[in-house]
Amino acid sequence: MKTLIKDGTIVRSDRSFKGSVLIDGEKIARIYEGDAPDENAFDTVVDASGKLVFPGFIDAHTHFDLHVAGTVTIDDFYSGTRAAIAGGTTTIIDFGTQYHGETLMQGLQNWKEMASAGTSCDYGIHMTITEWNEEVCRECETMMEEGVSTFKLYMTYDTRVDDDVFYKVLKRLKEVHGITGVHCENDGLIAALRDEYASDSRVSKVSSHYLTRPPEAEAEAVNRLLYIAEQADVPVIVVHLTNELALQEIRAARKRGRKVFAETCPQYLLLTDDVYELPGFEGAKYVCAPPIRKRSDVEALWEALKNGEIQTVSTDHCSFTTEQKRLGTEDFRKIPGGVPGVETRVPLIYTEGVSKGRISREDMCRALSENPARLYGLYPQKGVIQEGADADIVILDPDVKRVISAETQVSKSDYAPFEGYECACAVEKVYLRGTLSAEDGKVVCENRGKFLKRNGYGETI
Ligand code: DUC
Ligand code: ZN
Repeated sequence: MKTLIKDGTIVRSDRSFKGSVLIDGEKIARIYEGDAPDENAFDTVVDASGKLVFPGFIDAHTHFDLHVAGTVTIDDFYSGTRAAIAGGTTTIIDFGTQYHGETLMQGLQNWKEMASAGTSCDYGIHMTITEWNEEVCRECETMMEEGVSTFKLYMTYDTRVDDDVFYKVLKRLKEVHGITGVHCENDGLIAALRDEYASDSRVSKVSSHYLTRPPEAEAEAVNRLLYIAEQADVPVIVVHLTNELALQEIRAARKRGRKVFAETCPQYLLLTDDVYELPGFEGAKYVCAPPIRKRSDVEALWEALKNGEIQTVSTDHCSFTTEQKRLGTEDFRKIPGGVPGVETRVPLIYTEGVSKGRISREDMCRALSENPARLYGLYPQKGVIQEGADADIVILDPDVKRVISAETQVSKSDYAPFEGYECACAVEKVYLRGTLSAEDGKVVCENRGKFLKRNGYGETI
């Protein structure tokens, strides 16, 4: 089956050009720069004139089927990957978790079992280490053999590990060529602030959420992580970076010669902490950790994305319903943390970034596709339009405006954090390994996703 995507603007991280892409089966067979070849040679011809043709987007930070604050995210692998593909994301990497008392292998088996409910985009799994012992140390190598080449560590929550474990894990990952992403927030400071706010009427205010998780708590944790990584002499990934203070810690470490990667998310690039002051319980819809910050932080993050200090934009998709959020009406500490995002990342970043001139379309391609593919061991199978790569392709129409609405979204959440927002583009067609899988925000082919075994750190970046 040969499909020609004809006369579009093909976007890569180094340049964009007018051309056509030939898909043969699941792969990109050929790229024609300039004039398209004779149409009769193909089974299907798709006219992409006036459209942008991107490599499939990769979201390296999702939480499907995750247990949080006594409840479970409303999007599981089935609905979460449907939402992903509808929004132009052809690969997600979800955070498998070693719950307490489990081995890493049990954590991985649990996640694969959940994914067996059906996946509509390709997926990888990171492994979150919550307990460290000799067996887990050995299992790091097993994970690498299983294609789980990236890990996650928390500095807060009950999934956190102590600084000594950080050092030991980082040294071990260096031996096996793994790399870890880290949730950076100072747990002790946050715990003390939460006790303070919970002791009076502030306990039932949504705003207590962000006031008890200040930028300083994040910046201190980033600083500590980066000094521990320096001792272990390994690169690390700071996930969901939210503010300038923490960014300065990354800059300082890079000045010392350290290799540090940084990720941010649309909620930190588009929203400000005013959302937590919305009337009633509305602000709970935006409760996530780290929290959404100030306008000056938003601008600092865009600048850092533009100049390459931030490498990737993922979503931290962790969705709940408004009813689940209501678990915290009496006590802000019980609001399940997380926001949906996997479905809307592409049009939001295009609109706020590319159409408003903050970043170029090539920058967008780099941060949402090529860099995640490189960093997470998928390049050049994913992340680039080139011959031999998987035919994961997104056709984006920059002349159509589309309004985000919970009513029309694929995610199972009953609200959309960006409800009513007018996007300056539409994700028109999404191909997963050569098959048209979503069209105009609707899934047209489901459950074709497969598990991706990923390479170790250093092999693709
Ligand atoms: N932050 C959230 O808000 N939810 C899930 C995990 C995380 O780091
Ligand atoms: Zn997360």
